[in-house]
Amino acid sequence: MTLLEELSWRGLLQQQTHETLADELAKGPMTLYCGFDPTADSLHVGSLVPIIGLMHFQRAGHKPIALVGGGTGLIGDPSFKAAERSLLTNEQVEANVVGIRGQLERFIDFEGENAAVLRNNIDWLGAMTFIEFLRDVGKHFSVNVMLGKESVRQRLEDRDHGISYTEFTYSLMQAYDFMYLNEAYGCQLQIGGSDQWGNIVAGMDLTRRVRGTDTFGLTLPLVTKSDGSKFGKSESGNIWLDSARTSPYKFYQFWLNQTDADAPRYLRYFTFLSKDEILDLERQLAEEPHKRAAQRRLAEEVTRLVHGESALQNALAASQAMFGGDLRGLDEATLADVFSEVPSSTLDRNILDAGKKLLDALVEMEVFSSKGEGRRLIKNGGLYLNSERIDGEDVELTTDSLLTDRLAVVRKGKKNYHLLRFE
Ligand code: 383
Repeated sequence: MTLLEELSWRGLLQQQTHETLADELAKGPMTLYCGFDPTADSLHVGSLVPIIGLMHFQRAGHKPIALVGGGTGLIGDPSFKAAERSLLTNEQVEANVVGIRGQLERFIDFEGENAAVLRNNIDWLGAMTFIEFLRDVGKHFSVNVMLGKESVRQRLEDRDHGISYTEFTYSLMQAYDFMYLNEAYGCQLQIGGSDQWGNIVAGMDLTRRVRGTDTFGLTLPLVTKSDGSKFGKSESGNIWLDSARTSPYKFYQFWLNQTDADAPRYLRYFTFLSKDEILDLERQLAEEPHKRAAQRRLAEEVTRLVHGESALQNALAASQAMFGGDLRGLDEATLADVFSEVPSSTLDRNILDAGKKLLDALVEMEVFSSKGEGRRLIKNGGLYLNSERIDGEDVELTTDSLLTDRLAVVRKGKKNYHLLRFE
């Protein structure tokens, strides 16, 4: 299978500027690039599709350039954005560049014959004067053509959410990048999400006019969900690639919770599993949907790709714990994370030596509505502390009741958890 055939069966090929791209790729290694603006200090799952796109090209022997938009990030891409954005400060953009650069470095390989390159466009955009920009770049663009671009149409029609001269100029900066990389690295192809089509074509036009060279563009799909809601968000917000913003456990759960309707498509987009493996998982999903084999494999593959093997193993152990598995061995941070959405109470640490009965404490914290309810549950063998069954109503709270330094977990019945924090 050729690279484009591979991208195509995976559903990763949205649009190509030339049907001849396949022939060009077959001739030998091509240099390509994709850009990421530092609008936050972390990328999120939406950026994974183009990152995986770069990885597919590199695996096929081509040379990827990952571009961080330290210059363009100071302006803000208006493509398909409903409203003008507020400007970030130089300091914010610089800090965000550091975060994003570190993340991009994890996905592509900077060694070997087709080693990847990482560049920041502030290096050349920041050096250009206003007069140079207007003479050398702006003169090649027709405002009449720019006004016809689909990506800014909404902003031109709606006077209340208009577009500033600043954002309107964004696409010329991205166009200049393509020309710059074409000259500096022989870069012949730019890839991006389908929202980037207009910017990619602008760069091809500029490169042809100024350098007389033909270049190519390819877009990947923007990820959608079959129920129409926005991909990449959970109840608590965006799913980030930074483990300090979205823990590997939450990240794993995000993928595990994808619907049967979406999982097959996401296996194609977000994993490097072969066609046979994916078709097999799809068959399992159709025959035994309750086993969620497709979602499990999806969650496993993407968590490993983004966070590595040991974080994946942690996330798996944490997920099992939540479903009645053993809680011992989980560290405090993981435990707090796994149980972040269950009710919790904070208790004074001193009661751990005071001969306080667990039953009384739980009534006081309203885990039980009455002592009678608690007694009945204990009698029926339905109360657990740290995965161990409580076998009598006289059990006292002691330092042995702690699971970690400060936490203990109470379970009523099969899956009603309550977290105890001792401060
Ligand atoms: C900047 C300078 C370039 C080439 C590209 C850029 C960034 C581009 C942009 N991209 C989005 C972003 O950074 O705004 N103008 O948030 C997103 N990308 C990728 C992909 C996507 C796009 O980072 O479709 C989703 O992730 O292209 O929205 O010379």
